[in-house]
Amino acid sequence: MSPANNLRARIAETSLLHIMAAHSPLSALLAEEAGFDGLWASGFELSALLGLPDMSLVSMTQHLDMLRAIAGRSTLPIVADIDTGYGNAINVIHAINEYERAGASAVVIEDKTFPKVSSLIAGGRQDLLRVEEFQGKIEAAVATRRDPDFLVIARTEALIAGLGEADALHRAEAYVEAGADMILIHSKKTDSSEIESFSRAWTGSVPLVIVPNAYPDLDGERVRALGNICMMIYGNYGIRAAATAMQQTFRRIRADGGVQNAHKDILPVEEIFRLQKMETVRAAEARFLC
Ligand code: SPV
Ligand code: MG
Repeated sequence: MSPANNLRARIAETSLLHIMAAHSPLSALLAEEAGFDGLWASGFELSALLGLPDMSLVSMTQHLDMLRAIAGRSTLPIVADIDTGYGNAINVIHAINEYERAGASAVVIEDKTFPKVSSLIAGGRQDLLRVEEFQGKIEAAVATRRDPDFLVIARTEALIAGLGEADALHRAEAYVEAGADMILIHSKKTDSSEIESFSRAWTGSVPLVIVPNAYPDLDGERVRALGNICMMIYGNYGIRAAATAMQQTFRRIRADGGVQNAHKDILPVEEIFRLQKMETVRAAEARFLC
């Protein structure tokens, strides 16, 4: 089964996929063990991991290297966040070739100008491409994929840019016309009214994808009731959870002047050995080291 078949098969099995952001193979393993249906190779998470803001500073090579490392350690399908596609339609052609070869099952391309700025930042510069130009990028992605199951998901930032629902619907329809398999509709409103309203107004022929980072109250049950959303992406929870744990633990060790308390609240090293699959190394040692 190809990576793209893997994602398509999961979509066929269940009406709503829960996709967790992964910024490393370890976070991908933990997401898989927790029962998620797939992974989000998040630009925000990898940028934060590298200590950088999410504004087209992380290179395609850096993102691909991490995606390959994740794909090598997890059986879950990977939805790659390729931001604006690293440039124009020609850059998108190159990106699709590379991401498909690296083991992604899908890409999400957003209609902002390059370089982009994080959607969630207050007062961010959110300039969108002309509709025709972004249609060209979607057409280029669709024409380039080798596996017809490889999903090209078009993300509109119209609501993020404050252009309103009519513009968001118009763009989404135009992107479906260009060949998009799904539409990711993003919002930074802290309640889910914009997303629910868009979902109710959407009459397009493809399903929707959402990233409920800014509006966490919209849970799976309510999303399922909307009827046309097939993926929920948890876009920055992994890196925030990791940063929370490290911040608390590091501060405690400094405050206590040692690790005498901190060690009780973090995973024992045996659990890390398990995640590293040390038992397979032990077996190989017994078999091959003479
Ligand atoms: C990401 O996780 O990189 C996303 C989602 O694109 S968000 O940061 O909410 O825009
Ligand atoms: Mg992103």
